[in-house]
Amino acid sequence: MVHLTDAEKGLVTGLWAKVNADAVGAEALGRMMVVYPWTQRFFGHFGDLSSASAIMNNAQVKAHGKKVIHAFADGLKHLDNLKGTFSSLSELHCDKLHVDPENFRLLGNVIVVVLSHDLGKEFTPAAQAAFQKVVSGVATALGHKYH
Ligand code: HEG
Repeated sequence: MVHLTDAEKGLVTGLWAKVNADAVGAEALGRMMVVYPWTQRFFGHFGDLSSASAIMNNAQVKAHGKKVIHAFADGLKHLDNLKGTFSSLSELHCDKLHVDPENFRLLGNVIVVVLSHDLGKEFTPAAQAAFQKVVSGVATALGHKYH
């Protein structure tokens, strides 16, 4: 359970509106696979993942990054009910995809890195702290239905 103050919620929504969400999703998913190469095992059917540039230019990685970030962005609209919002995705990742929930934390941290890179000075320490709460809450919610 994460709690964001109204000021933190304002920071998160205000900054999110300034980024290109699709690009953030593609960049974050690709970077996760580069920096934490063991996460590539879930995406063996995505084609060429043989180098950092192959991963970052892989069309299926980009497309999947968009899909993931759209679900993430939906969570931003439901910050007070992340568990409910991600309940069925949690079941899917557990029962069908068998994704170790620790990976949600890795991706969340990479999303923060990409936002920091894109937003530069606007990504103040307060904004970073607020986003860190969000990605942590999303990771907890996605892990909630694991058994
Ligand atoms: Mg997951 C599918 C969301 C992290 C591995 N992921 C999906 C789908 C969504 C989603 C919306 C499509 C579901 C469907 O087809 O109905 N994923 C999602 C979010 C986050 C996340 C919101 C975290 C912010 N996923 C994640 C991580 C991994 C992973 C960290 C593995 C390291 N996801 C994964 C795989 C699939 C999905 C393997 C199926 C991909 C495919 O074959 O199309």
